[in-house]
Amino acid sequence: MAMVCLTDFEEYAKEHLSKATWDYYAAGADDCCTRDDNLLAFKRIRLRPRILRDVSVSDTRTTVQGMEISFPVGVAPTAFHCLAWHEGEVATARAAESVNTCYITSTYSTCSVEEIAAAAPGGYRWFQLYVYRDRKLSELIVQRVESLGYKALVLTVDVPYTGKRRNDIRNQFKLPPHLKVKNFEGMFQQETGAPEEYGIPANTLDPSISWKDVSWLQSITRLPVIIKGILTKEDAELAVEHGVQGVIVSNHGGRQLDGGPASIDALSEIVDAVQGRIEVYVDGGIRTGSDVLKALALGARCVFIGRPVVWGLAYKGEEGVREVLQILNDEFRLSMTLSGCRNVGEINRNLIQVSKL
Ligand code: HOC
Repeated sequence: MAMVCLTDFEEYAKEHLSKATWDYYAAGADDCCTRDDNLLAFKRIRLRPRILRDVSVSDTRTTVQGMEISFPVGVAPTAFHCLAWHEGEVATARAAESVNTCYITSTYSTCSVEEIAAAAPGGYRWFQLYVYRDRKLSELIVQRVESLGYKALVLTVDVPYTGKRRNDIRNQFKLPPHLKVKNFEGMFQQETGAPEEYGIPANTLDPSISWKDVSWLQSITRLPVIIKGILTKEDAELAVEHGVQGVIVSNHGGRQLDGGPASIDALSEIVDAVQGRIEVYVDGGIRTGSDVLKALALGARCVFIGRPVVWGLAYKGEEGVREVLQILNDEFRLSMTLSGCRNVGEINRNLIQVSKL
């Protein structure tokens, strides 16, 4: 079957993954309004293409945190890749390395950070971090990823508690016994019979985290800290004040607070608030090259994709993820040139119809 666009991978994954696994990745919180709006919001935005600009030569390269990537699409952190493909995150890491883009590995990976680093030694990786009640656990994983050459910490701040995902509750979804959250094997202290979420002890994440924990994290690492889960200008301003190096505008794929804004709708106010002092990235609802173009036109340095990567894995492992990324890059190049831009430096807000902002 020839895969033409990202939704082809979605259909394949829906057909081939177990229902519980499909439901887990597809899940949004509550009524899924925010999850669905992540996609719809992109479709409401209209472009203002320019013409007769000689787009015979084009270049999709950009930099994030000073590192060159071949196009402005990276891999967002999603959990448990071995559910979708037996090699799990190792396959994802190899695919991201082969197309020279950034992969944010999930804390809840089913391969360890060591296995992922060894599988794609030349890959550009950031690590997604949660703050645990037991700070020692967070500290240990920070030390491990630093020594393995991960290049940034992506502190995810929108999960003080896990959002209510109805099908996961109905399915009593949890990792099957042969799969483990490899980064923490044997490290979570739990009493027999203690409550679990997805097979992970339920009370490990610290809901009391606040801005002072951002400072704490900066005090124990020399890596850049990027905050994921920012949706307002007020919090973007605080992020800058706290000296972080970037923010990811994200609502966690609509899996946490339902009723919050689509990520792309929150982007402009955050870009305006930070005024170029730090890089701003966005994830949520990106399915086509023109979505990437719109996000860049609204000020994102780069976008990250989550669910489409899992669909690629379900389709053909490493090769499937590579295909997903390549299709998106091809579409992005086409949209960029059809709108009169030869490179990412020429993309700006003039491309967006103001009445649609
Ligand atoms: C025990 C807490 O990113 C998701 C994951 C977060 C899982 C938290 C699990 O499913 O959205």
